[in-house]
Amino acid sequence: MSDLREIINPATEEVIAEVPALSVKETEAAIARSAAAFASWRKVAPGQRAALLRAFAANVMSHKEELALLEVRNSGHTIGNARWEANNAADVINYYSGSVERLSGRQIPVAGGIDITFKEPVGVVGIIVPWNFPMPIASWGFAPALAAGCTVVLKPAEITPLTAMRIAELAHEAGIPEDVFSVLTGSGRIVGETMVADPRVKKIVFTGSTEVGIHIQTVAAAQIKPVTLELGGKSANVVFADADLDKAAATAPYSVFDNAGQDCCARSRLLVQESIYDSFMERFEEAVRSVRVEDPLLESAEMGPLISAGHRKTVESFVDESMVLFRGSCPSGPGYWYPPTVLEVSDPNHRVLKEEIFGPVVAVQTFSDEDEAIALANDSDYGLSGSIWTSNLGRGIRVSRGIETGNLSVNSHSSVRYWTPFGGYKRSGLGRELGPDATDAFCEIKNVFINTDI
Ligand code: TAP
Repeated sequence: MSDLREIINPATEEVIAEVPALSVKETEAAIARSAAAFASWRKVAPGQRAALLRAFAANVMSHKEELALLEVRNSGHTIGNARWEANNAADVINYYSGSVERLSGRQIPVAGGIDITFKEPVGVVGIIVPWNFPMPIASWGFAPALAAGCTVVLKPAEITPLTAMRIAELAHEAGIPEDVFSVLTGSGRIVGETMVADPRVKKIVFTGSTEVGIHIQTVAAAQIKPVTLELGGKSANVVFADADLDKAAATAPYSVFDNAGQDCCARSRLLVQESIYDSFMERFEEAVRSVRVEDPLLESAEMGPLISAGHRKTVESFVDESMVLFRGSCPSGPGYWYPPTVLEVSDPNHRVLKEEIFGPVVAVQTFSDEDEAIALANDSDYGLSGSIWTSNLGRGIRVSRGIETGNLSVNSHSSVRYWTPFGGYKRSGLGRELGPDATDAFCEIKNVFINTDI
């Protein structure tokens, strides 16, 4: 019998469930079942595998409201965001159901025969996800992996497992066998470590902190096990004087305070051109003060609590009150609330500008021209996301090309579109998820030469 772990609602601090914390032995047994299931799953005809994934997507979509409410209670996400997250997971599964029948190799002209490449599924894939966006991030890994013919063991964060567990049930109801897609609940130290170290797991997709990502890559390297790493960020929101300031200021809060700033793509550095600093900041302050931080079940809620008391302490540790320019408001408790907070930082090497805070805190800096904007945006170990606000399309493209980051938006604060590749430069990661080629990360390429001169 597994140990149980209590699951807490971060908006109320109430215990809402108890979930098994698997042991090493239980994890290894699940991996063994997944490896056995691979033998038959890889042989399922493409049309049938595609149909199973379509049925799975439809089942997630028809349970969207239930999943969204579960996420609000487990993660404190606003109900509006949680609906988007459930929807995104369903869309992603549906999108990759379309890849199954398009997954093909090549025929390459060679001397003396013909040469064919096959894309073959790697086997059991271990997917390890964090607590900040449990549904979307899991689906970005498991949907293309299942489509490629791999089986999946998914480890949600220990504190936010509820939607992953429900999504697995929905997969099984849709006809995907239990050992083809299983959720292993428990800690990273036990379940995650076991998955990475087990040679029957042929590929790891990890989303989480850069520190744990480095550790996972090191352990996997001993087995030449491929890894996809989606890690931290410290992205910039760059506002030029020629931007539509009303739009840039109105959306700037959502580019960093969305999901209470617990977003790897959060634009936690706001770079404003000197000549418009006062006029922009006046608009920005009004927008920040109007962010509705409240019970995440309310339809009007725009920001919920932080995930835990421990995480709130970490966020607080970054904020020196003398740096605070202005703040929004938040409930006093119960719940792990923290207000949207805007800082002005004079020391360019202050940790607030260097480290990922993962909370609703943004630091403002100014720049004089395009070159300085690019240099400041690049003054980071990370390179995941970012925005550029300008009415000059040429500048938008020039600055996009100059910033070392995997995903940029011009005149938008969006980061993830499942039709396009997503991932980081520098310490933000390795490899790409999403987009039309994501299934390739779950395939080996086999090349076969056939001698026609025999
Ligand atoms: P981590 O502490 O790194 O945890 C991420 C996952 O790894 C959790 O499931 C965790 O399990 C597990 N884990 C921890 N130690 C492990 C180990 N030694 N071996 C295997 N697995 C292990 O990150 P977090 O605090 O949950 O999430 C926040 C971080 O994720 C931030 O840095 C954020 O930027 C990053 N993130 C990146 C992205 C993308 S797409 N780039 C998206 C979202 C978040 P337990 O928590 O159960 O122990």
